[in-house]
Amino acid sequence: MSHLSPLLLLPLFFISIFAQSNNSTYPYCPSSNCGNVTIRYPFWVMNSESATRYCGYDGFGINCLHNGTQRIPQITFGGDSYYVQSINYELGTIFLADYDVSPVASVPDSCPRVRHNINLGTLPLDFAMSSVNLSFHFDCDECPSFATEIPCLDRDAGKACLDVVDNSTGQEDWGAYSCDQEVVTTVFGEYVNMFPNLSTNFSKVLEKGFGLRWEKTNDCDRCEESDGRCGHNNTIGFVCFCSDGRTSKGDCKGTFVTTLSSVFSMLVNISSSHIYQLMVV
Ligand SMILES: *[C@@H]1O[C@H](CO)[C@@H](O)[C@H](O)[C@H]1NC(C)=O
Ligand SMILES: *[C@@H]1O[C@H](CO)[C@@H](O)[C@H](O)[C@H]1NC(C)=O
Ligand SMILES: *[C@@H]1O[C@H](CO)[C@@H](O)[C@H](O)[C@H]1NC(C)=O
Ligand SMILES: *[C@@H]1O[C@H](CO)[C@@H](O)[C@H](O)[C@H]1NC(C)=O
Ligand SMILES: *[C@@H]1O[C@H](CO)[C@@H](O)[C@H](O)[C@H]1NC(C)=O
Ligand SMILES: *[C@@H]1O[C@H](CO)[C@@H](O)[C@H](O)[C@H]1NC(C)=O
Ligand SMILES: *[C@@H]1O[C@H](CO)[C@@H](O)[C@H](O)[C@H]1NC(C)=O
Ligand SMILES: *[C@@H]1O[C@H](CO)[C@@H](O)[C@H](O)[C@H]1NC(C)=O
Ligand SMILES: *[C@@H]1O[C@H](CO)[C@@H](O)[C@H](O)[C@H]1NC(C)=O
Ligand SMILES: CC(=O)N[C@H]1CO[C@H](CO)[C@@H](O)[C@@H]1O
Repeated sequence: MSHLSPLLLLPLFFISIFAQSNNSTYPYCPSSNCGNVTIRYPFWVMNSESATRYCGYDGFGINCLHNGTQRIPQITFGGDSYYVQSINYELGTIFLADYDVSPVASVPDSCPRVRHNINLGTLPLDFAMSSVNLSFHFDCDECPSFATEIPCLDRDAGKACLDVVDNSTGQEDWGAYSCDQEVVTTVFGEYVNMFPNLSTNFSKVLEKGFGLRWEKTNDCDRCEESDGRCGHNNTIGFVCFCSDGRTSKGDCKGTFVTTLSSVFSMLVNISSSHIYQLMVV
C-alpha cells in the first residue's frame, strides 16, 4: 500500500499551487510610487516614450515627471495630458485633473480657460458615476437664460457662457447665440452643488478633476483568468506575465500543466521505485 500514499497527497499539491498564486511576485509587474500615487497593475510606469516592454493595459502608461523635488504622475490620451490625482484600485477608478486647470502643475488660477474636450478614444475607460459635463461656449453674442455667464473669460469678441449638462438636460439650442467655440469637460456632480455660484467659483469645481472607471479588456481575459497580468512586448506583441515569473504568449495555464505533469512524473517515479523496492523485498 505504501506506493499509493503519494497519490493521496495529490489534492495537497493542487491546494498549494492555488494558495501560492496570491502571494506571487510578478517580477515584470512592479508596483512603484510617483508623488502620492502608487502605480501598479493595470497601470504601469513609462520609463520612456517608447517603452518596448510593459506589464499593464495598453494606453495605461503613467509618466512620472520630475519638477524640482516634486513628482507629478501624468497620463496622456486623446492627445492631451492629465495629472493623476489618485488611483483607487478597489473601486477601479482613476482620478484625474486637466493640466490647464490643475494648481499642481501651474500657478493657481481662479479663471482657467479649458482648452480641449476629454477624448477617451478606444481606451477601456468610462466616466465615473457622478460625472457631470460642463459645456463652455466662447465668444457668444450673449448668454442664453439656461446658461451662466463667466465674466472673467469674456473677450472683446464676446461673452463666455457655461452650461451644466447632465442626463436631465434636454437638447439645448445654441444656434441663436453665434458662439465661436465649444469645449466640454467633465467634473464631479457633488462639487457643482457644493460651489453653486459657478460664475465665480467654476475653477474650484474644475480643479477637483474627474474620475474614470476602468474595465477589464477582452483581449486579456484568458491571461487574467489564469492569474496572469496582461502586457506587451514590442517584439512579440501581447504577452501574459505569470505569477511564477514566466512570460507566456497566451495565458498562464501552461505553468499549471507543466507543474502537474512533473508532479505526475515524480509520482510515477516514486511509485515505480516503491514497486521496485517491494519487488526486491
Ligand atoms: C487573493 O487576493 C484577492 C484580492 O487581491 C482576494 O479576493 C482573494 O480572496 C485572495 N485569495 C486567497 C486564496 O487568499
Ligand atoms: C502573503 O503576503 C502577505 C503580505 O505581503 C503576508 O502577510 C503573508 O504571510 C503571505 N502569505 C504567504 C503564504 O506567504
Ligand atoms: C501629496 O499629498 C500631500 C498631502 O495630502 C499634498 O499636500 C501634496 O500636494 C500632494 N502632492 C501631490 C504631488 O499631489
Ligand atoms: C514646475 O514647478 C513650478 C513651480 O511649482 C511651476 O511653475 C512649473 O510650471 C512646473 N513645471 C512643470 C513642467 O510642471
Ligand atoms: C459627457 O461628455 C462625454 C464626452 O466628452 C460623454 O461621453 C458623456 O456621456 C457625457 N456625460 C454626460 C452626463 O452628459
Ligand atoms: C446617463 O444616461 C446614460 C444612458 O441614457 C447612462 O448610460 C449613463 O450612466 C447616465 N449617466 C448618469 C451620470 O446618470
Ligand atoms: C454669484 O456671482 C455673481 C457675480 O459675481 C453675483 O452677481 C451674484 O450675486 C452671486 N450669487 C450668489 C448667490 O452668490
Ligand atoms: C521581449 O522583448 C525583448 C526585447 O525588446 C526581448 O529581449 C525578449 O526576448 C522579448 N520576449 C519576452 C518574452 O520578454
Ligand atoms: C523520472 O524518472 C525519469 C527516468 O528515470 C527521469 O528522466 C525524470 O527526470 C524523473 N522525473 C522526476 C520528476 O524526477
Ligand atoms: C472659493 C470661491 O471662489 N468662492 C466664491 C464663490 O462665489 C461667491 C459669490 O460670488 C464668492 O463670494 C466666493 O468667494
